[in-house]
Amino acid sequence: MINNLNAADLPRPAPRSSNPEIMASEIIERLTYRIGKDVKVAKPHDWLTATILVVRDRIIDKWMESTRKAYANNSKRVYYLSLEFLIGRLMRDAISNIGLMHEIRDALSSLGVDLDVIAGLEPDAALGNGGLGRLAACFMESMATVDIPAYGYGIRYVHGLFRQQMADGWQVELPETWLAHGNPWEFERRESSYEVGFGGSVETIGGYEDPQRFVWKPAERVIAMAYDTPVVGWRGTRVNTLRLWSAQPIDPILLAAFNAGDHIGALRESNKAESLTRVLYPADATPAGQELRLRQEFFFSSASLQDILRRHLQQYPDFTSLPEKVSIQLNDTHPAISIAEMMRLLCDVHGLEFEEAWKITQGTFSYTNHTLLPEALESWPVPLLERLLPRHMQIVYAINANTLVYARKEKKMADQQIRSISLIDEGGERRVRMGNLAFIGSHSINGVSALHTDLMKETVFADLHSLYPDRINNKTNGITPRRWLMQCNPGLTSLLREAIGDDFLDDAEKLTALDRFADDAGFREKFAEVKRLNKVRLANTVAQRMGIRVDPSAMFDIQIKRIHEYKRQLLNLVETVALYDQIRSHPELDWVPRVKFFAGKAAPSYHNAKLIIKLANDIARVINNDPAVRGLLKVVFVPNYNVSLAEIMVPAADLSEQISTAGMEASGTGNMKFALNGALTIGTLDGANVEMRDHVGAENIVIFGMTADEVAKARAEGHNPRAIIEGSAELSQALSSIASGVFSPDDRSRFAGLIDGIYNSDWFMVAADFDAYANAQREVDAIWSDPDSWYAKTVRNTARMGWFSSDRTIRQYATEIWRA
Ligand code: GFP
Repeated sequence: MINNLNAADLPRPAPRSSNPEIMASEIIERLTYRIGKDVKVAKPHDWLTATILVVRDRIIDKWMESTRKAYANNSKRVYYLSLEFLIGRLMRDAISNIGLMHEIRDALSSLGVDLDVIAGLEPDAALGNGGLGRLAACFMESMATVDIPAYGYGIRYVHGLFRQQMADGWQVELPETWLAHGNPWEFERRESSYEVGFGGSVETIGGYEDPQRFVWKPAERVIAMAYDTPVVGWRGTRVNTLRLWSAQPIDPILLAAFNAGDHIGALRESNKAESLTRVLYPADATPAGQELRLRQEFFFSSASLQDILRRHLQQYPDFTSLPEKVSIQLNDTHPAISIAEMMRLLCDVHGLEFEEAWKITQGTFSYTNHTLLPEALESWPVPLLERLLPRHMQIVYAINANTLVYARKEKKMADQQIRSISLIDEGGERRVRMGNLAFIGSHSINGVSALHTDLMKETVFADLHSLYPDRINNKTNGITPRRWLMQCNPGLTSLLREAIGDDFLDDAEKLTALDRFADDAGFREKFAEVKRLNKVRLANTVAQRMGIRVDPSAMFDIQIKRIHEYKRQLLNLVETVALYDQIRSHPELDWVPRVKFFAGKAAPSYHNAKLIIKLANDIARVINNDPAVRGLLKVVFVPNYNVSLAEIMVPAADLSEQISTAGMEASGTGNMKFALNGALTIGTLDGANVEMRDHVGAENIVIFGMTADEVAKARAEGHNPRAIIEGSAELSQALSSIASGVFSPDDRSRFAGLIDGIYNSDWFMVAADFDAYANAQREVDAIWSDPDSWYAKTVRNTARMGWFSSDRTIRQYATEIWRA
């Protein structure tokens, strides 16, 4: 049996060649034998698939080597559990990381195929909503780069985040179909299948004399089947696995029902199972569909844990070594039910005692919090959890009892603190707090920027923090410089290599060598030229997709991210209107030509966010068609924001808008992408902006507005937005023109409610921060008017942003949390 051979003696395929001629013939081979097409009739998509298959082969060798190495060295494995992985396209990333960009390009061009054209056909894998999912994707690439044996676990949604279309300026959501042409990157693993149950009841066995045991008898069961995608690190150092679960029915068809003529009913169970992993559930959603979301969370948590425990037992005799050999990172609370599921698996299935299982669970899990917004902190109604996961509800009660006894007896906590640390929210409808479950069941809880981590300690987790003062720590987010510099900005990458050599390719912090070039006029000119070409590329994209012409010599001012009131696209729009008014009333002044770009999706049920998109489009229509503006101001809302669009927009930005209400953006990662690519940031002291200011220097970033403390104080003491608005002529004029329908003549009251919100409560401090923001924008204009100063600052941004590489973040997780 081959299985009995030592790993070193196993027969291996011959190493793959990197010779373009050989690769060209391999591409033809794949086209013919795998896709079944003749060169003559092959469509561009066929060329794409054939090319991916050739690239994939080169990754597989490394993949197997990495897996073997992890077994042979008994390495600790890291498991990153995330309901979202916003990976985008994979081909360019993979080719560049294995260092075959020129070779593949040549191989294809010898066949008359343009790499860039077929790369543009690859669908975006949009299995995420925004920053949280994109962070997971950057982390996967960095874990492979810094050589950590890691698996990402998530859901293989058939439909990722919806496609956004504009109908008369309104967002319309259409299904996204990334799997329409198949997915050559993934491997279906039928043998890696697990049963996941829902509902039913719990049987108690034993008691009195025998130790009590619990057996969950689920009423429904589905199969979780694995699909594996290899993730290759920079220079092919290591290849890790992204394992995504797909739900399958136990009985594909109820044959008896079918034969009896019930053709639809015979498929009901099957449809129900498959619907579990059909759609990515958008965040910020309504209570409708809550249950489906909880089912998705449990489904992927349970399958992942069963897989992790199975793999561990394959290598080790029991679970005592689990915390030493396994780290499970919970990406937000979405997989938090894993804590209870781990306890169930260890106690009910593997027969461990509760105390021992609890020690193992806590030693193995760690949790990352990504938001302090109360509405985003998940909690589930107790009756729902009791019905869907009866055994887990019992376990939650047991964990809660132990924790509360400890808090009251040992730590002498008072009633109010006990109420806040409890796993059950007793105010109103009883709910299970998933953040508290994740906290109590983990040995490490981290925030994603220094400010956010401090606020975690002071606000949502204040009492849990005083109970367990060693658990909360900070890991400031990062971005992978491969995708967010080298691939999205090849022009800048070659300029940097020319100036400072190649060291920065392997260690982004080596970019500091660029610092001295900020004062070199010749270099600044080249830097500006790279920016100009990237702006031309964006201008062409916008012309093609939207038929709008923009002038690449104008300042490109860009705000791209999910549309949310706290991210304050509205503040930007109000300032746009104020600027428009100014340009019209003072045509004699020397206005800096600007194009304000927006892009982003609104959660389908988020009314105000959708209204903000409509407002952006209404404002754009009026301003762009007003001859009095003389092209000095343009507004463009680019539809269907996704990773690939970001890859075009980020390198083209002069100005990056990071203007969230202070204390509300946990970190931000878009802010890092822009600055790395040579944009100036206008931003509040929020999230990672604070640390960016420390790194790039206060003189190289434009900071404005209230601090997190000031926002908290204003909210607590009440502030008077009406008085603020009346005190600012620009602001009141802008608000009243929006509210009175200047931009919406077809429905004059369309935005009245939105603007009323600013007058009446101004929760997001749009009025409170307006003047500071408008002044900061004029400061930006002044810098722009002196190109030497502008490019000196932007060069310094690129030079000093290396610390924000996700390689640094992952190294910190590895040494301080995972000890891997
Ligand atoms: C969330 C937070 C961001 C943070 C990311 C990643 O994402 O501040 O940078 O998670 O930690 F809000 P989004 O809101 O951007 O989706």
